[in-house]
Amino acid sequence: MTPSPLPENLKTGILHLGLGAFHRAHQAAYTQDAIAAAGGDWGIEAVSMRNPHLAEVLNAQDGRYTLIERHADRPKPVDMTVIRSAMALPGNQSALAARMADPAIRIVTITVTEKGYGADIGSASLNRADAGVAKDLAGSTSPSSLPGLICAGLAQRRAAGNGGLTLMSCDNLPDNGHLLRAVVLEMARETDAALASWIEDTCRFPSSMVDRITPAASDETFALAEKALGKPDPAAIETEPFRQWVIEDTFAGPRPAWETAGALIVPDVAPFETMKLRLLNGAHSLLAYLGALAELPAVRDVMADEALRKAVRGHMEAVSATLPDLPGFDAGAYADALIARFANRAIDHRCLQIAMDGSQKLAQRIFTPAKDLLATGGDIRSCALAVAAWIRFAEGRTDEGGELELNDPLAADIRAALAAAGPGSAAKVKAIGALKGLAHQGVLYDPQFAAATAGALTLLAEKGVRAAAAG
Ligand code: CS2
Repeated sequence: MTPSPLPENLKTGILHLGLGAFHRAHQAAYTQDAIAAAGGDWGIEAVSMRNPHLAEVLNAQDGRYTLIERHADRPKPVDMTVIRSAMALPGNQSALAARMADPAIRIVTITVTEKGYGADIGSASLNRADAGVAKDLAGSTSPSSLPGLICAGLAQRRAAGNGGLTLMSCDNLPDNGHLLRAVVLEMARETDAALASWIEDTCRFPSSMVDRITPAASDETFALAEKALGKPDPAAIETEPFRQWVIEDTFAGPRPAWETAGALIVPDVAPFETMKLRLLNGAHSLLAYLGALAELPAVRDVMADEALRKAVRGHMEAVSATLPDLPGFDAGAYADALIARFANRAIDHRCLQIAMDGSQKLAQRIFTPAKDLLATGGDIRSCALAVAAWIRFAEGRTDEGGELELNDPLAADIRAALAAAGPGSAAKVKAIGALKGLAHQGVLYDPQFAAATAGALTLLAEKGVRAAAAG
């Protein structure tokens, strides 16, 4: 086990919202390494947004947990002590606001997944159909949406006369800082106009591109942790060795020296975000739906299937044509490195984990590059295949007839739309295109794209995943 180099009396300077596996494998690891290299009171207080159990488990071990890096040849456990305490949000909204008002807290980082922002992703504005957002806009004293929670905390901070905060989204969303700022300001303008001006003047919302493949912890994770630690660690997690973090250089105050841990601090994150969302996450969604339909449990299994691996590599090649210029960036080498990461036999990354919440993911991963490809006469076939595989996945049956669960905030609407559409592929594509809350940016109305998607859907239904992947 690599021991933690952090001092025992480290103080807290970061409040993190969303205590999932990804935070514990990514920002926590960068922050621990940055403190080790450059010092600073940047301990993390982490908030579990839904699950009180995880906060209890972490607090019982003073925030300590084992992070296991799954190198292809051997696991490397790391002792993590950067999280100093945890709290669970349910019932603790006012405690959270008080923590955000504490002058010792300088940065709030956020991983709440795509659907956690209370946002309409396509228009970067509040999703007023979201019950929590509607309640908070009506002036709820116990906020439940992310923008409502942040406004309540910032209002208390402002009233206490403390300075502005840096609030940083670390979710896989395009222009995630802009999106967060937009929904927070929209909420503030409607509930407290003076707060909105204060936020504009004093707070900063850097965008960031985050990357580290982190499967859900499994029995194997816990067994490896117990072996390294000599006792059980119910908060242990595992991750791949690779990590990347690109952060927009705009902060309201001080920050950890994350660059000493390998993060890139840059004026513009957008080209990095586009590259990662389209090549890594887009390919992930494509392979997750194909894999689920073929009853392949994990990403590594899809990579071991030649026809599917070729389709995934081909998709990366097709969408590479839509990437902005990034000096020194070699799309082919990046794609090859992604294939190698996906194929890592030590990582059991479940297709169903990635397949979740497709309605919130496909906009930035598939529809936006598809729109760019349509505009330039590029190759749209792999994007159409990804959409078709998602629709077939939503229909709930694998190629062998096994049941597939649809885990998506729009699940009921998707099912109703497909049921009303009847058996024809073109009608199904049209029905999905008409779904409220799916930011397909007109791509499903494009006759060429709609026809390609319907064709792929028919092929999937009649000939199965491998035939469809071969085109
Ligand atoms: C994945 C991501 O679950 C998903 O949708 O595509 O979590 C992916 O593993 C990470 O973004 C990798 O950095």
